[in-house]
Amino acid sequence: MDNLKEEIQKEENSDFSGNYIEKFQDKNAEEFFAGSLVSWEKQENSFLFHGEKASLQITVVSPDILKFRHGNEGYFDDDFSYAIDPSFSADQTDYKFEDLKTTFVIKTNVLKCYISKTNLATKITTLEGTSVLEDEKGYHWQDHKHYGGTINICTKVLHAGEKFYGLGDKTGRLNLIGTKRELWGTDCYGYGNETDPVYKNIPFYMGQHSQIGYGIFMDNTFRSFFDFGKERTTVCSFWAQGGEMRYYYIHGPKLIDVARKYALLTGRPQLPPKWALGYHQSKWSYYPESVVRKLGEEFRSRKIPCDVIHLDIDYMDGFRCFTWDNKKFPDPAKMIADLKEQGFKTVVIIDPGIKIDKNYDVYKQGIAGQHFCQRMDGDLLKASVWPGLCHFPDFTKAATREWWTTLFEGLMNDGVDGVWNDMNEPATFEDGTFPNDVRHDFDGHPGSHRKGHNVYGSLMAQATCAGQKKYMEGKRPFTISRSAYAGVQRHASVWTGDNMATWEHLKLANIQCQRLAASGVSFAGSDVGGFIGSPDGELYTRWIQMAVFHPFFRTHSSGDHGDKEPWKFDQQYVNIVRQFIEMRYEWLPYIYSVFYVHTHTGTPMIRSLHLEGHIDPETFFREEEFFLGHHVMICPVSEPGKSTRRMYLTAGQWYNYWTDQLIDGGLEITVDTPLHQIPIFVRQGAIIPKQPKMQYVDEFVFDELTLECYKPFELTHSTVYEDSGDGYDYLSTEGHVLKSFDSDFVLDTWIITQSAEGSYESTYQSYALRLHGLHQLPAQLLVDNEDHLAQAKYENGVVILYVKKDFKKIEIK
Ligand code: NBV
Repeated sequence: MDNLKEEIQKEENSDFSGNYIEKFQDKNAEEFFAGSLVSWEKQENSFLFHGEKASLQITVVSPDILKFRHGNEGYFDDDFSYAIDPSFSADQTDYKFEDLKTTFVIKTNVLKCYISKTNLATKITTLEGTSVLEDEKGYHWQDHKHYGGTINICTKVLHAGEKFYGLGDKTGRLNLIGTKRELWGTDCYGYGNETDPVYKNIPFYMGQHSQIGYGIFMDNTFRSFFDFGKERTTVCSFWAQGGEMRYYYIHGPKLIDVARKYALLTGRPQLPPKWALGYHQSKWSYYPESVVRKLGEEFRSRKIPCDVIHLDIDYMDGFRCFTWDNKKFPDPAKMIADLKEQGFKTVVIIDPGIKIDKNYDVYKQGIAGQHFCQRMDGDLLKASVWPGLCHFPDFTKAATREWWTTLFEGLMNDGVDGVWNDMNEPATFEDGTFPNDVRHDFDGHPGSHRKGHNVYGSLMAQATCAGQKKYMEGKRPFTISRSAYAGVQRHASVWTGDNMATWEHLKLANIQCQRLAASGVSFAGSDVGGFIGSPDGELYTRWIQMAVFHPFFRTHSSGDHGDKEPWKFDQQYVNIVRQFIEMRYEWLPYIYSVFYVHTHTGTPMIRSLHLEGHIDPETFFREEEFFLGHHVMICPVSEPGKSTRRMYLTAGQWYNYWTDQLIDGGLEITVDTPLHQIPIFVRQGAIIPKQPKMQYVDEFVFDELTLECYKPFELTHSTVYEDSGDGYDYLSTEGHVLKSFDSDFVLDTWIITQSAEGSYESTYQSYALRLHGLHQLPAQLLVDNEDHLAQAKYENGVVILYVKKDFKKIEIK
């Protein structure tokens, strides 16, 4: 493990502030193993196996999730986690335990786990005996001579043809095979395809071989590494430079189920306010007030829809968080209220650095409340960021998070609607991040920055979200975070940081958003058009076209590289950009429904082809095509000057959204991609809800919801979720409605049935059904057994019919 040795040396050769120094070289660190079984015991749903040098605890969390903890010298850490959703409840079922001659076996109704008595090595198989995950060297460790503690390592057998996915916002190929990745949140301005580590730390990956998918979530916040056959092609390994080796095995067998179960384990978001799914416009920075007002007016006068305006760091007084620069923004509350009148929400940025300034109230409170991070000897950490020298809250301390929530009172009273957390890797100007010796409370499990670093950003976002909620009078908070640890999705959406205005970055943004979605974080987006640099009209247009189908949709740019408002491009681009942003609004009922399904089941909102395609080898290396929900497949155009593109359609039959042509999937196709179109395919049988285009969410109440109904071949299920779009009434039966549509083709008749759960009254009166796949008016059209043929019309290849919103059954012959 030469790479590992290098890492360990690098770490051991650093001084306490993390700086690399040469003098502590130890090239031949000894490796320790558990040894053979000495004794074992059962504790509720756990089994504890004591080896000669280490113990292994295996807990049956659910039939498809096993938790492994390794305790060196028999010692376990406190079983404390920031990642696991406190409300996670597993479905327990019976399992069997057998004590055989050389092994133990834990058998649930989906898997078997073997534990060797010789060396406590483990192997997980299906019930039929296919080996899914087995130890190579297995668990072992090295003493961390410099810092104390141990470096804990797991090595697993890498199976022939195995593919790997996940790991949050990593760049590079979607399939991680042959790469080694590091988790140590880093401010990586202008990162590229090869950059690693990047901003987020999500120690969760999925593997698939032998048509079986599984996941590993290593719940450890120390600097960690994952090697997918880079060092040795037959070994997959993961290790952390401290803390306990604790990981969860999650069984699929479908990859999409692994992703879903991981999201259940680490939590799902609550529904965001619906406006957060609209289009966002940002720049570093829009100021003064007149510029912000003008921006709003431009959107409205040019009839380009937009819901949210973001204010970057220059709205603050000398970059002091929770203040306004009163010269630039003399009356923020009035400005925000006026923007609201025009249908705009305001999101402001908040960084972690608090300026050292005796006249600054937040600083004074932080000092008085002992909220700032301390160095090893008790001095407060000082580091420079935008305001100059700063102290930094210790977000790993409950009292500090609570204090942080109180700071939002002013901004929320001013009418701010959402908060954007930046620089929370944490990033500093001098050393890039905090020195390693900085102390963190870690909620009563104190440690150094080595332990707190990777979770700092998530905890800041958690406190920020709670702060908004406190002062929002029952409205839904909206938080964005740049850094993250596993589980961040419970508190925040994310974006992919400081990318660049290049075609390569358009592709990268797509890969990162797909990867994040598979790693529990569906609500993700990129800086459309690239943060750094100036896209030309074509690149900007193609990026917008893709981002319409990414859950978080925001144009952002570093102001010094020119402006990126949609109208800054030539008119031909402006028109197409407008059409596509309008499309986002037309598609909102579908996108909101997909979001609801995600919050309810954990299933990722966007899905790479391997998640949906599962065992089709063609999907294993595809990385541009993706699904939004189960019914829609998108493929961005990621190269200039392309009026056609090749793409893969997964199995099944698909309607080309633009032409209504029905196409067989399971093959690669060429699709026309004139500048005003990207490939969009709708699954045969799907029903896609759409609303009229609007300038902002809920601009007006509309009379009909359009249901785009695509003729089925077999029973196809679609859902439409509705609620008031904000607040928490949706948690009650009266506050939401989940409409289910079954569309089927039986004995020459297309039958659509509707049922509903929840009693929220839709604001519209009827549906405009648009029936695709019929080539003329049908012979018969019954709505709840009554003939409606006379009311139907056939236009441009689509049969259109208006029906009452509570119909039960439609029959088309
Ligand atoms: O606050 C300024 C920027 C922000 O616009 C960007 O989105 C962040 O990723 N911020 C980084 C700090 C400065 C970056 C050079």
